[in-house]
Amino acid sequence: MTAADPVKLMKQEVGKAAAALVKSGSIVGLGTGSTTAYTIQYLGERLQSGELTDIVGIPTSFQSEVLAKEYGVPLTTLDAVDHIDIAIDGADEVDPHKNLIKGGGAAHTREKVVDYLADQFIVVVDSGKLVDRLGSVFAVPVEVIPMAITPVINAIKQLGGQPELRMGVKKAGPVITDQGNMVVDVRFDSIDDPVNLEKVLNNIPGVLENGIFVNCADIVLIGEVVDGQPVV
Ligand code: ABF
Repeated sequence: MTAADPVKLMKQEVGKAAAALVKSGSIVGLGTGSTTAYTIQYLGERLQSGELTDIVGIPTSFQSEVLAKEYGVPLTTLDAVDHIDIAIDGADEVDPHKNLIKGGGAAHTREKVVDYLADQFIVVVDSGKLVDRLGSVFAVPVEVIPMAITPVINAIKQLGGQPELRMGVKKAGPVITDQGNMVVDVRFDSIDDPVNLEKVLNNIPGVLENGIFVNCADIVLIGEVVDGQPVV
């Protein structure tokens, strides 16, 4: 019998801790990624037990929609609600100001809509996602409409970025988002002003959305493994 993977256990604990914050009757933004997957699972279990009632979820990707259906979390759309009480989502990097890089799962466009709309946005990460400065480890994902991929790449190079078209698992072709677009991952030597860079990237014609999330996260739940045990 293999010992339980401590990182998996930690993701489960962080996901569970976020799910525990959801109150009955809430409209919940359901994030994307492996940590938020546990949140969706635990929301389903809380509903199943009757401890949680009357919630509806707004998925941020096809993945979160499938998981919600699998675990019995009822879904709705932004056309049917006038607010989102709480959004729970993962991240690829978190800086000391709770600014984020998201989009490792190419879902940042719908995530940004939901996470920014939410009255309370909770981020669930492992301690390895914490950075002093955004861009230290993760490139900035940028969703681009296919017909504009070349001029956008050129414009990003003019900004001093190093763009790379995100290819699929077998590198047979580009990753295609839920919106039918492509993703360019951009490395910057240093991101000193993420608020400004977020605006500059989104102003490039052909860019749909970038993965810099600023001034939106309310709570960051951080999981780590201490002496082989998950701690949140
Ligand atoms: C998603 O969560 C993405 O924006 C981000 O890349 C990912 C991180 O997922 P994980 O929890 O699997 O590390 O929201």
